[in-house]
Amino acid sequence: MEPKLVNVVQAVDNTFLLIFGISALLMLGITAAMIWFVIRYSRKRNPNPATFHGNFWAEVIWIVVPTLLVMGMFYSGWHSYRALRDAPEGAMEVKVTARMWSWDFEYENGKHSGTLVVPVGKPVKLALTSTDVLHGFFAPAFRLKIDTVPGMTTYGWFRADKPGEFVIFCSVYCGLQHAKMLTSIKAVSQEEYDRFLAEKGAGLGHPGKALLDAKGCLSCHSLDGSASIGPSLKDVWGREVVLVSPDKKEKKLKYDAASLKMMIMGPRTGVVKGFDPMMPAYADQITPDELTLILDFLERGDSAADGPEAGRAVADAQGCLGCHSTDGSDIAGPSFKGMFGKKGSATDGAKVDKAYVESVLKDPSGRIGKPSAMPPYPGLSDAERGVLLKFLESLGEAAHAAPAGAPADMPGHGVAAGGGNDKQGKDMKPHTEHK
Ligand code: HEC
Ligand code: HEC
Ligand SMILES: [Cu+2]
Repeated sequence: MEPKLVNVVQAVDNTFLLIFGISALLMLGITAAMIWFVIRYSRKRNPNPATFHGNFWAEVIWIVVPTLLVMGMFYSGWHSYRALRDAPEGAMEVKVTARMWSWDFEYENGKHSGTLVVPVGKPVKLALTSTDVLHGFFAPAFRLKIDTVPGMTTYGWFRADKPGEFVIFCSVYCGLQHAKMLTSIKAVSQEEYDRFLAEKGAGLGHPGKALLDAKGCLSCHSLDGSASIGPSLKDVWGREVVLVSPDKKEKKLKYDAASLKMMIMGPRTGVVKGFDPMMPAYADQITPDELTLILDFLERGDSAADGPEAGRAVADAQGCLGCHSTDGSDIAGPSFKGMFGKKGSATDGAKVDKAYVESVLKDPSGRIGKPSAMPPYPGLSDAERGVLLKFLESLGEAAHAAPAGAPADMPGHGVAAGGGNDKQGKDMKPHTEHK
């Protein structure tokens, strides 16, 4: 396709190997020469020191040879630097925003996500920036390490030549949760990528739905009612099915939380009649919290898209959960748990209510009354602000008396569409308010 497209990985590796090779040869050569000189010119063999005055050819050689070596390294480095800098024409552009302490990726159609999803074989140009401090976009698999600088855009590009998941680190020490500023590049087929792009923004989808996608369920189960490899998951909650057990006995079953859990996590008591037993075992691939979100989506569908759980997804995608826990523990900011309805951090002692949260989001330092570590969020849409508020409300003081099963009782993890913060959520303690 692109005639003079140099693969960055190749170019960088070649330069590295060239410099490494030259260095290794020089080290061996110099060490060998040194040992040889120590023996050959030892005092025992040469009791009378000799004096030398200049040698034209020796001087020519030690000027010309190192110059050529250095020029060679420079040329190779220049060549691969250009490969790194010049994104091929027709590359798709993704805007990368780093913030404490997660990543946001924005695609050409305005969709956001917390993991970078790209089609295999297509060059991807990254335009990177940061909303707060210096971070570094580091994707070792693609030999990319690009600083992200607030107020400035930096560039880079890569092409994934095979499908897979490749880790992204932050390479600049940027504070408390720096080590957890992890996410990944997911290289998928063009069709899968198109499907991903067409889906509703990661911000407002149900996080359980995003999980179905992330865990690969949607490659076998549709959400629109059509059967594929497996039955459609549309309206599966409450559906009556016939399960065929291993000894060919048939048993009727009506799906509820327990039986769906059994079907997804096992141990299975049977296989849905009319289908092959193709479904992988998920027991150790889905955490209990993830299952809660999946079941919530299966039960309530996208109607929950404007509820608290969607707010959790927004909080995750916007990076709030990097600073605010949902389990009562303080990270950089106060925990969301119990925040709503309580006295806030503002110097005027105001209670945290709808208006307060809205003004904090617009101008944290201004509303709090002293310089705050929290960045302003002027770009949130009304819908996003709306669900964020519901989410905070659901975790607020009053909500803690809510009956089990209410959203406030969802385990306090940052598991959501964003992806970037999943890892961050893992070692926050789940909150143990279940009755
Ligand atoms: C490789 C294909 C495949 C994948 C991936 C897969 N499933 Fe399945 N699933 C099936 C098949 C086939 C059946 C029906 C046969 C059976 O019961 O095993 C099924 C049955 C089910 C059922 C029972 C549905 C019904 O209508 O009776 C549920 C619920 C389910 N899967 C959920 C999931 C979830 C959640 C995931 C992802 C975590 C998932 N599946 C991933 C193939 C798959
Ligand atoms: C870089 C860390 C950081 C991020 C990211 C962040 N916050 Fe904050 N937030 C803070 C800190 C710190 C405070 C406490 C105010 C202070 O003392 O400066 C705070 C205060 C708040 C308050 C007021 C609570 C109170 O006690 O007065 C709300 C509400 C809030 N944040 C919501 C959010 C939401 C929603 C997001 C995401 C859209 C978010 N924050 C993102 C650090 C952060
Ligand atoms: Cu960072």
